[in-house]
Amino acid sequence: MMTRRKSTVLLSALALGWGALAVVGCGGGEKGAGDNAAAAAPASGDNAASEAPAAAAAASGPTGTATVAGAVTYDGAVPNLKPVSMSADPTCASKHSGPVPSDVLALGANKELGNVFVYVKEGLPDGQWTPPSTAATIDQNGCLYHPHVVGVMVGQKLTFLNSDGLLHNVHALPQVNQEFNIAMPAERKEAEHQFDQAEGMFHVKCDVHPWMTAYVGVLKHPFFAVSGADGKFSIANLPAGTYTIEAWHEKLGTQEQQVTVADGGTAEVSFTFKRPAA
Ligand SMILES: [Cu+2]
Repeated sequence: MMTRRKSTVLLSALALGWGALAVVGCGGGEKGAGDNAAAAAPASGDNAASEAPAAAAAASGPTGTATVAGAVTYDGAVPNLKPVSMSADPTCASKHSGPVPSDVLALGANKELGNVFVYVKEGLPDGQWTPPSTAATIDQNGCLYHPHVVGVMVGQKLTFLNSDGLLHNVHALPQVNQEFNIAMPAERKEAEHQFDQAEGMFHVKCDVHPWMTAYVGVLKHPFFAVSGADGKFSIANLPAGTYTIEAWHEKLGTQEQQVTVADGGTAEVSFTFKRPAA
């Protein structure tokens, strides 16, 4: 822990220099460095951006005032997913008053698709972003993970809560980072973990309750979001630029789109996931 703290401080110090470096050193790359816009902060929308305690605002790599936002929808017949059966653990079952819907496909009334991880895959200027001091959180509640899909930055704390007050374990199966398995007995309310390296979405499961599944992605930058129950997502505080945005769904695969966004602007990107052929 001590060494990690030290390295975080060191990174912060290095990162302070990156703003200037990004403008000077990366002049040949993306046009319109976001750092200028961040310093000038002229328009109305900037107040919110500069005060928001969001991940991007806490980061010290290149940021800006551009936003990529949109919605994710599902196209196709809605599969008849079986409710989660918790009969193997009556304590879990007793935490629900009725059938527990599957969390594999989070669909709204108009096929809005939640739990899609959306992030900037390519196009960011070089930089070193400091993770936010606030932890990302996954709660074990009702013998399900809340939220089901989570993004964290390299070095950011990911806290696992045990609101259930019963035995779980958190078994993460990354490929690049170290696998880990944390026992969460009834009296253990909290555990935390940090990841050393960026890595795409990987599985987190509970060996006690095989239906419990979450997905975690680790990024070196703060430009990611998870679509909400309304299918919407927003990635703010981006430097102006042209980006490849990827959207990932656990069953429906990935999609990419290119988008160009200017300082102070919002570029709309929408994704439609079709049900794969059976
Ligand atoms: Cu469990």
